[in-house]
Amino acid sequence: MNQCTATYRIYDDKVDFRKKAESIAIGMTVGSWTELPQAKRDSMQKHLGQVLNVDIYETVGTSTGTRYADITIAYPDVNFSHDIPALLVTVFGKISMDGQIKLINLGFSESFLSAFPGPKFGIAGIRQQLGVYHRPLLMSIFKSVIGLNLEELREQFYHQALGGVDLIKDDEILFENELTPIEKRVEICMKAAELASKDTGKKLLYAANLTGRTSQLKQQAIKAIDAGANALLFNVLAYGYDVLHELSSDPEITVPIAAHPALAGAMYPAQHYGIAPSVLLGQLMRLAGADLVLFPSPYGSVTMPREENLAIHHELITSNLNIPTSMPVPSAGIHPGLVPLILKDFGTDVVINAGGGIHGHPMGTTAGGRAFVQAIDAAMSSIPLAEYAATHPELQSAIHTWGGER
Ligand code: 1AE
Repeated sequence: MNQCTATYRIYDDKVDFRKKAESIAIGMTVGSWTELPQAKRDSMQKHLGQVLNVDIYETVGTSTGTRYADITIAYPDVNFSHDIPALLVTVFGKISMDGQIKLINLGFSESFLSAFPGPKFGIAGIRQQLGVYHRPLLMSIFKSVIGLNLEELREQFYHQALGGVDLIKDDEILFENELTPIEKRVEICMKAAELASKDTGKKLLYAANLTGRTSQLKQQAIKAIDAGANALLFNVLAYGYDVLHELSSDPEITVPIAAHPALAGAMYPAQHYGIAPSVLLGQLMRLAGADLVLFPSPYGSVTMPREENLAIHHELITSNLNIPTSMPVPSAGIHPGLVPLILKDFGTDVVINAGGGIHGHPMGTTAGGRAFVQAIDAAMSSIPLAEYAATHPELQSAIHTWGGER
């Protein structure tokens, strides 16, 4: 039978976890069960959820909240349409509000998965767009752009591009506005990218922030693409995964989409509630078609525990899911001294992403980009950063400002 699965971690000092599992399997599918006449039960059988596993963990004599169980329930596909909203309401709708419960994993049936082409570009496609195959990519984030006019924006873009970055993304808080409407900023930034590439010899993707009412998004995206946009940024959680699914699977949207994690902090950090980061920013982002997925790194300013980061990473690249992989982008508070650690944790299929770590460089934005390029070159050649910095002043200055290799 085709079924999707959900695994929950449920905390409770007293409950009988096996009974609790049964009550979820029944309550989230056919409702009441035992009270139904036999004929009705037979006809409902194909809709009934099934308890697949209950693992109980308890530590005797410790404080409240240490008794929990990981419970896996199978939900028949026949119960829900093949879209993420239906799946989420089925597996974590009402019960997300029922006590200390966290959704920690999803399993997708082949038939459910068949509705999801996944990322149009993914890791391989993005590398192909850039012509870069064997090193991590570098992304720079526009900063302090609210209120800037087109020329000011162009200038900031050009300085970032000259630094040798592979991607530049809009700040996620830059919305549609009169000073820098999406098609105008795409036009001037792509021209600046061309100019900078004469110096750097590099191609560059510019992820313009796709914003506005849901009903207008496709039109906005097409407007940006017609103006030369070669990537888009999207605040997925503010709109919903289904909106990303619509955009990413639309044949007219022919550029990679970078998913920003804004709002994720409202859903994952609580130990006893919400949705685990590996589901929220891993499984569901990839399923919905994000080509690049940003998430708070374990090292920087907005931190997430390292094991949760690695779990997101796993979900973005695992071959267990038969759709293209998504490029991991651990972000926030990243500076050049962290590059070797990022490569150690994530390998080379990663985007090193920085805003403050580029614009805050004492020698300026372009030097900020160069310091990262140098850190990547050093790490890829297994040269200690401090040694490489001795002949690379931009890296030297970055290490002096933010610290060296960890
Ligand atoms: C987790 C998202 C990171 C982000 O969007 C951002 O703007 C980071 O900026 P910095 O690198 O911390 O300055």
